[in-house]
Amino acid sequence: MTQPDPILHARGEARFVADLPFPADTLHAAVLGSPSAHATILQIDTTAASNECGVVAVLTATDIPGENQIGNIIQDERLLASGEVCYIGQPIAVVIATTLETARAARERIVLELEPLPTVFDARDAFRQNLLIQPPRTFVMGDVDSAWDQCDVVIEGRAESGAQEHVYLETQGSLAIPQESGGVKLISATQSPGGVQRAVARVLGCPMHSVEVDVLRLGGKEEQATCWAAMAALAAWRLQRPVRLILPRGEDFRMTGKRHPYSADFKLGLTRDGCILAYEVHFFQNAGAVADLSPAILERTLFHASNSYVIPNVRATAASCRTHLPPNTACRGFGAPQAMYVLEAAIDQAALQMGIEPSVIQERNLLSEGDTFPYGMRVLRCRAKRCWEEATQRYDLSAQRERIRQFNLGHALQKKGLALMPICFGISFTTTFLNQAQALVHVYADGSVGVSCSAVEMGQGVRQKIQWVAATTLGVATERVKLESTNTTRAANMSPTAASVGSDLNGQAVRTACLAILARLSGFAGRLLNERDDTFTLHDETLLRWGKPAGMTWTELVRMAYLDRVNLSAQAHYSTPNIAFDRQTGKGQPFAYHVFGTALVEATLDCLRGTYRIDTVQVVHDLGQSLAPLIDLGQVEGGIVQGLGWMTLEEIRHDNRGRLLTDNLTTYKIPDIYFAPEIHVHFLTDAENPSAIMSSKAVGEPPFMYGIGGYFALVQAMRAFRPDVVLDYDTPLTPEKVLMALYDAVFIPAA
Ligand code: LUZ
Repeated sequence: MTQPDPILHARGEARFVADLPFPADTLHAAVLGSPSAHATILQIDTTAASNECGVVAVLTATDIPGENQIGNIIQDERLLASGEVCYIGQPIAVVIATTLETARAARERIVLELEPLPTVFDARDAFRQNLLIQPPRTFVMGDVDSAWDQCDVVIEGRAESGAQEHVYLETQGSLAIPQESGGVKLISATQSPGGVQRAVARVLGCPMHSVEVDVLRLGGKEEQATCWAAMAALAAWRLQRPVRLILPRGEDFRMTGKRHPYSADFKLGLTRDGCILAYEVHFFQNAGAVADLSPAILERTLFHASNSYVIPNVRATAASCRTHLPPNTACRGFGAPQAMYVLEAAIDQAALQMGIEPSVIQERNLLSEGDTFPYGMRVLRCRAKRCWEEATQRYDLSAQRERIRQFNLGHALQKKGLALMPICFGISFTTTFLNQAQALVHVYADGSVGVSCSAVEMGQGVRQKIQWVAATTLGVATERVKLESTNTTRAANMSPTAASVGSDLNGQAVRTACLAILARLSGFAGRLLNERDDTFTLHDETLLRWGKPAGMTWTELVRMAYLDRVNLSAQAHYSTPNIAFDRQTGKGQPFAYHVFGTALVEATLDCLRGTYRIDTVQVVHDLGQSLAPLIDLGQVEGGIVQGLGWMTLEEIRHDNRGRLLTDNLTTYKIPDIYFAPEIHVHFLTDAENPSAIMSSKAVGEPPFMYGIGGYFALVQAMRAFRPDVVLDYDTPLTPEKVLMALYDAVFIPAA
């Protein structure tokens, strides 16, 4: 019986690439990364390393038989550096040896001659020097320029959000095994088996059919598994021996990109009663050295610039700035959290100036049915207000406010704050063509079912959801259904499992394939029992005729159908209908639907030390009709904690040469179980969603943004202690920053 992934994880039985047995003649790889953030490569001397006992090869860019190019959206990413290096950790050479220790030791003997070039690490500096990944993009609605005059209040400011390390369970890694026909099979920890297959074929100069990629499960990072898989494949291809490449955690921290840090300038105009009339924002995205997915992430930043609010005049501009850091990349939320944080900062500043609660402005401007987003799409089945109202009532906002007021009156050195955080997240890849998935379903002669699809399991429970979809559609017990690994020979041209749509897309494809098999089984039953096909259904492993048992179980039906030579396998493809977006005009219908919700976040601050606790997060979340309520609850809770970590503890620091200082979990503080607040989640009831599989809604990313409320709850607590505290909207709001802000000058708190 297939065990659900969460059970395997809890027992420590889930296998990752590094846990897999490998063939006896397997070689081990260590990657030499650039020690310099920007330099011309004058020479790479591998002689001494190659002569080390046990070293089989040292591969550099000149050993690549195909193209030295793995760029995804823009073709600007070499697999191995040649000519110049653009960030510390950029792969330059791969040492292949009989043991990992030998490969790592020999790596130190490679001699590099580098000539330093100027560096830039800050997005705004890069922007000033015109170092851009692509020309800036702008989304416009209405006319901001003429709207300012109609505003009673106009505020301007700046907001910064920091990078975030993914800290996936599994580090990057791959096992490459040469195949007898000249191809290569890769076990890869990738979210994008199709992306790995495409890039490896390109690097090796072979057709895609010669590269098989298999993924059982993985840690995470949308497209950044590709280069490690390609290096292992290159070595296996050249040496005709299996090659294993697993990054140690420290190297993984140093060599791979993070969530993008953003800097932004905002301007917000409102009427005196808090109605937002105009919003102008400039985002500076720190892309790192190459494009990776930055242009797509930048686009999602623009899509979510106005979050859950209706704003008639918007001008949002975003620049993806090229710096000498590892390529920053997809991370839960994909550019949307950075956008939503900026608007909340603007609302906070406006509320402060107007002497009102930010929640007054938030509530006043929530989206309603039929409102239009700046990208031209109208909101359908809008649940922004419903979630807000249910949250404030269910969790009794006014009582909580009064309790906090009393607490603050009674405590001189401890203060509490409370913030509300509404979210609205668009569901679909914003790159329309990616919204497709495939399934291959086999019903075996004994009645067991094997399902392959293009979804990759990364702890989000997609296998369990799809297992349930297949079992429910076929009318059999879930234990009968096994989810196979994700493999490029069973699903071609896979999109990454990303954008929260893994279950949406793959669930639909699997359901379609199951329905095709069911139709054949009904046809067979009809022939057998002299009835029309549509007389039959399957439920609880039983064949039903007009809803009544027809005297045949699922296993009997399948066995007889097999003997009658009925095709018991089906392949299906699903593509999201009715979505389109025109990048020239910046208008369209990019999303199948939106997910809404509201969180109340409460925090307590120790005003003497700057330390704090996020006490509670209380949420009303719109999930449609959940495919798996427990998994979805886990996703919401996990997203909240991750979002709080991004806003509070997690601080990525580099030195002035671009070296990552926070390259392990003692210097990079992530939320743990002691940090995790008490979380209450209520899923909206009567919240059907005809736009997704079995009326469900995607769950992966939207809850992350509730974490933004943690920052503003702390802001409220800081103001309760020191009303004139100066905030620079610079996250993460670490305890050190809180302390510095509270005591920037000689300040003696009232006793
Ligand atoms: N990946 C992508 C994503 O390629 N396009 C998206 O819109 C997206 N959104 C969220 C996460 N990954």
